[in-house]
Amino acid sequence: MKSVSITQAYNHAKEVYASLGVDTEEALKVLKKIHVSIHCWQGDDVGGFERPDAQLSGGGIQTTGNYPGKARTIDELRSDIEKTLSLIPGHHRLNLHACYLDNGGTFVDRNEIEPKHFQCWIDWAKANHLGLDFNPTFFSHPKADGGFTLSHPSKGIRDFWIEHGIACRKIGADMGRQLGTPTVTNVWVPDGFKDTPVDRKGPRELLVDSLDKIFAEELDPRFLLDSVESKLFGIGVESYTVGSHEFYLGYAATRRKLLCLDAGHFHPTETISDKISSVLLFCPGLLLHVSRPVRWDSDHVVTLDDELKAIAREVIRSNQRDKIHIGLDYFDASINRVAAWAIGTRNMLKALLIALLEPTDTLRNLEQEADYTGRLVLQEELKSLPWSAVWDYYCQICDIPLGMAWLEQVTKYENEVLRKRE
Ligand code: RNT
Ligand code: ZN
Repeated sequence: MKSVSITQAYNHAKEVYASLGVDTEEALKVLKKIHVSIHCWQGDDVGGFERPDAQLSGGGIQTTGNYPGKARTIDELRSDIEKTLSLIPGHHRLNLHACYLDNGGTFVDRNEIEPKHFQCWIDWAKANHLGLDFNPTFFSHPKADGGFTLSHPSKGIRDFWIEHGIACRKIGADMGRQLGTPTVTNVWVPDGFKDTPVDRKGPRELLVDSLDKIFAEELDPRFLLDSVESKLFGIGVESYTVGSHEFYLGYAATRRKLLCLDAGHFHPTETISDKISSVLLFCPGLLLHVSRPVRWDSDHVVTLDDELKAIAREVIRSNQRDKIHIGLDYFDASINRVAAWAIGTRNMLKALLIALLEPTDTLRNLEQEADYTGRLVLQEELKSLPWSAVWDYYCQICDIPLGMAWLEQVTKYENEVLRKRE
């Protein structure tokens, strides 16, 4: 749908922003260069393809809902991702979990996976102009059933998971090498106790040791970037998480790793937007798991709420975009999964656009002059500027459906493809 009124609205918005010293064309140029890492696991409720009926289990995370059409095979998942990408402006990345391997129908255990099990993903990513990111899978496995992996008291179990971590770094580096863009490979382990522990230090010492073993081999940062993800609690892990925020902040700062901040991994009123500027002072980079916690780490679909806009503002204002990797992490099985992906990714991009349209220098000057009245007035006035006209125009020039039009395409896909899967 090419519409003259979209262009007219854009031209008006362009003038409004220009009067504040903001160049909308420049903002769109920058937006186009931001690649959001879209999480594969929204498409099949974090099941993966290790076994025919693989399901998420353990780890203190949960999907709820049984909306029809969940992807059951790699081909189905790819088809759903391709549909999703057709609804999102720009070029992006796909974030894979190790359990999404292609084992050719024969089970391969986590410590034995190799780059060849992901070659078909790499080929597909290349054909679709996507970068890849990666994650070892430290859950949904009998050796994770006791609630501990890399900090398990048994050396045998720890060693198994260390081997998995090492295997995944090699896979990540291979993806990055073949695709010519570094693969962020993120370690998250669910380890922790349901009830109050006596020894809080012991498991943390074991986790440091296991991580050091996983990261022992230097791999080329042009191909692989390591990151580590902290958490506060999970279902069944309410009292103590080994890999807490302080743990990983210290680990990432001393080992020069990227720190992953997941929006759902803190106390309910604690926000990650305020952590970005601090972490960038001490760590070589950041991975964001943009999510939406509702009362707990519920991983709801990302909406255009205040925290999302605050995260985007901090990313843009930091002037260190090359150090910040934006990934999404949510999974809702109660609505159309393609729509869930598209809603969250489009919102991430909208929030970034709003941030790019901010007259940051003007705001900074007001702040430096201690004109807090002026700062507040401008901050509030900005909220009602016509950013949505710029967004519509961006979708139009990228040939992406705007407004409610994209839902029609999702509905058609649901009727023609997803509903036939049952
Ligand atoms: C879990 C973490 C982790 C997972 C994914 C599937 O609480 O957020 O990032 O969501 O690895
Ligand atoms: Zn996460």
